[in-house]
Amino acid sequence: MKKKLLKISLVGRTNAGKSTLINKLVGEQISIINKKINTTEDLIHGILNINNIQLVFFDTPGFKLDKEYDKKKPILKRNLWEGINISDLILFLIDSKNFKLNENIEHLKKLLEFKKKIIVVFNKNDLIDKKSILPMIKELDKFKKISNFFSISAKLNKGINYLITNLLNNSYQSEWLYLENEISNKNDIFITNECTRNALLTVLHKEIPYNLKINNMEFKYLKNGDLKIKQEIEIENPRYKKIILGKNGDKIKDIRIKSQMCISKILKCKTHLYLKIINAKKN
Ligand SMILES: Nc1nc2c(ncn2[C@@H]2O[C@H](COP(=O)(O)OP(=O)(O)OP(=O)(O)O)[C@@H](O)[C@H]2O)c(=O)[nH]1
Ligand SMILES: [Mg+2]
Repeated sequence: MKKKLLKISLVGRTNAGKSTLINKLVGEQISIINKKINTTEDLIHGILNINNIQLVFFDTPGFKLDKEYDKKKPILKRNLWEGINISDLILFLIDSKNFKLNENIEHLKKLLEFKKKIIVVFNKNDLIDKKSILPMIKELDKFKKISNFFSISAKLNKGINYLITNLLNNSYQSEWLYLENEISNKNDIFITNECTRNALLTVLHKEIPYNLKINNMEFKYLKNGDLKIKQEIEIENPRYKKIILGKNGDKIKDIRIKSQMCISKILKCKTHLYLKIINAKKN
């Protein structure tokens, strides 16, 4: 059978559930999820192969970036546009519970400029009365440019199979981008660093976690199969150290335990995580 391919960008407001969906599609946690905004920073590829067809999903940083954040991290916007540019089809994900017509129209207009097929996916349908989706579809269908609408719950894994079937039908004859056994463009070190970033997002408040960098210093499987990881948390402002440590070191302990649990779950092995806070390296 000839090989087929489809490259799909997952686009939508921050918190719409893009990373939750890519993890469900791929069947593994390759992208971190958090209820804080702008969780995803990098462009993460997730791969799903079904028979002769390869679907490659790009998880993008959310639309509607916080202005301050936008200034500090222009890379997010770049990753978002790159994800759309290299895709064949755009999946525009909407949080059905927080449907904002004007904002969605504004985003859709921007997306239409790329002249790619667009599918609209209403996510989080577990939080709403399903009937309320119809009027939302009617509004967006006025564009006459949306090729399909779906209603899903990424979190509860509902409605995703219909979406996959539709995507498979859109695939075209081509060599695959990834090998049969690959599920992401990111390696284990990336995802373990992301676990710590996610723990920092959860435990710390406001802008601090967005200004930190995680460096992997050691990643080693021990003889007994356990994993030993050493990471540095790089701070750009020395006063962050006290905040991250917390009273009697309870914050950093919480961060370490949360990250360690996340790593153990994803890599399916007992993990020993060591964290060190360092000042940003001057170039
Ligand atoms: N109830 C419900 N919650 C969901 C669903 N999908 C995602 N969530 C929650 O929504 C929050 C945001 O999910 P993410 O997957 O991190 O959202 P995102 O679009 O990747 O966000 P950014 O990376 O910030 O752009 C998390 O708390 C998820 O658990 C869903 O179908 N139902
Ligand atoms: Mg995300």
